[in-house]
Amino acid sequence: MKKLLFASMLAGLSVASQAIIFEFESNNTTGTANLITRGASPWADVGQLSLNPAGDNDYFMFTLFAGETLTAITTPMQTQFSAPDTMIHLLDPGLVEVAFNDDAGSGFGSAIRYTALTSGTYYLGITGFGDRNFVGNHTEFGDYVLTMSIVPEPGTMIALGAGAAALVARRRRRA
Ligand SMILES: [Ca+2]
Ligand SMILES: [Ca+2]
Repeated sequence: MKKLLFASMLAGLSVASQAIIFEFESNNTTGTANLITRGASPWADVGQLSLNPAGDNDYFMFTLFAGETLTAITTPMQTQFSAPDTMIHLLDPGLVEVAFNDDAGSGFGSAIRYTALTSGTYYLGITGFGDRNFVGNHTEFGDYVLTMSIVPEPGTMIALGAGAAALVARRRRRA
């Protein structure tokens, strides 16, 4: 019985750990970026990806609405939190770089946060240290985890909360 419970817990864990952020090579340019299908904000997702072979770089595309804030973080997994040494940037719908980071904190992971000024398709690029043009001119190699979150404007959150509270109150009055 205990064994069965443990097995079903493991099965549940494996389902829960299935990430939605996948990559399909080649995704090395904005033109071949992998599409990330996001949900309504607040939204978050994670995936284990890789710079493979050495010199690989990865692009992902997704929609941001004006006022939403994107946070994206890489965690190097090849050598614990140090390799691959990543860099990350964000391009707006006009392919203008609006955020860039090499190292976040004391590790070799990278992190950006950006509030969208306009709605449209944005491009997130990940590459290895030294490749400032994000074209694969580096020698970094290995797995990394990409974590992304999108949150609405704080005012919108409050409005949503107030709307939900009003809905609950209305339902209570009807009951
Ligand atoms: Ca890759
Ligand atoms: Ca790639």
